[in-house]
Amino acid sequence: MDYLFTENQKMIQELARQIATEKIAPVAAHYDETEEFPWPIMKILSESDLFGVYIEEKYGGTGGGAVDLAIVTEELSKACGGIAVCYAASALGTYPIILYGNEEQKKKYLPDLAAGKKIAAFGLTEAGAGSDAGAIATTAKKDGDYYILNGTKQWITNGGEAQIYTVVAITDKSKGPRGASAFIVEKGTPGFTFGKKEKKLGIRASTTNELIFTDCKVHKDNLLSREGSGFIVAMKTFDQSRPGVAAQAVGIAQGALDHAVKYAKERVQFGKPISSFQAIQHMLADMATQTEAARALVYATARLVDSGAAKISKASAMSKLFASDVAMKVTTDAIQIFGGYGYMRDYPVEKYMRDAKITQIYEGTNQIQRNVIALELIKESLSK
Ligand code: COS
Repeated sequence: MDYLFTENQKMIQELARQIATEKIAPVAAHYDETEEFPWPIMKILSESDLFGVYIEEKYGGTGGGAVDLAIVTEELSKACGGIAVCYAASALGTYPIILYGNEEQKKKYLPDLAAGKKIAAFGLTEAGAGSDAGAIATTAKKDGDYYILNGTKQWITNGGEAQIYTVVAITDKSKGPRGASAFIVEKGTPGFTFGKKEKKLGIRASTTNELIFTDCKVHKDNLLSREGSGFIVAMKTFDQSRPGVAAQAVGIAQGALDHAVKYAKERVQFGKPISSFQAIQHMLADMATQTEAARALVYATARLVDSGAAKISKASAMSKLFASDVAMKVTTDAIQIFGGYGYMRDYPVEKYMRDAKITQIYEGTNQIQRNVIALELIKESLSK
């Protein structure tokens, strides 16, 4: 399929593909095994100017948008979903600054993020606030020119490794979701420490960590937008970032499919390569069709985001829902094609399945995506 990428987008795609094939694929199993943060790969992505593909040129980026970010994320995910999310989660942490930062905040933070000199993370989730994002308990109490943050964020991708964090905390409990506010918090701020590094099923190259705030003083200049807008900052951020998770899912699915096709041609049973059996051919055909349909939805959604359309929540949720379910199905079928070998860690496909699972969960479970889609459908029908 031709997604009518611009010349620049094709160049970005080629560059990301080359890095994925030459630099990431050979070390994907190593990072999965050791769970080390892939700083050497982050350095390569930074030197290749890929961190700034969705950031405006005046802040040091290359001026693209959600399509460019999806292209890079998809290509990296074909080789390793875990390494790809280290890259993509930096965008998740950066979006609140792009969407809601004032000029000073943008000038201060975006150039280093665009250059990949620093990476970002997004701190919303807490032990008691996963799907119910409005239930966060971390507080930010105004004290003169500062806000004093107290509380613990859980399961933060890039936690501990990132230098810049966008964090949502409650400034006025009585107002419910309207009482949350978003802040930029730098690593090294007194009172800001990291807790437990999680051991995970998949995306093991990425770090998932607790953020602990203990009387952490954050200057009021680091408040994003205004007090009370934190929930909206989070929701609008997800509207932008969910096609990125979907792109990760498409890359994971494609990576598993490519391995499955190669293996099916090599594996001989009953005197023939198993690719000559219709049972295998039909599985491969379904995997390829589902992956392409997911890709079409991802790039259509990313284009909608880049068009500046006001209403993107539904498309964004649909792309994540569909692509992540496809990734889970395609990676599971890839293991089936590999048979017993697919279940072994010596072969690459079981990792794709482990990496795929999280795409149905993070940045909103697929049950939450269905809620978002249904609510938008009902709202649309009311306005007709
Ligand atoms: N854009 C703009 N505004 C939005 C919005 C969006 N995408 N989504 C919600 N809002 C607004 C609502 O319009 C509402 O505004 P009012 O107070 O003016 O009515 C407000 O935000 C609260 O919305 P709502 O009542 O729908 O909030 P709920 O607490 O019911 O939660 C869901 C809504 C479940 C959709 C939200 O909590 C959510 O997205 N949860 C998943 C969180 C998530 O993705 N976590 C994973 C983190 S991994 S980084």
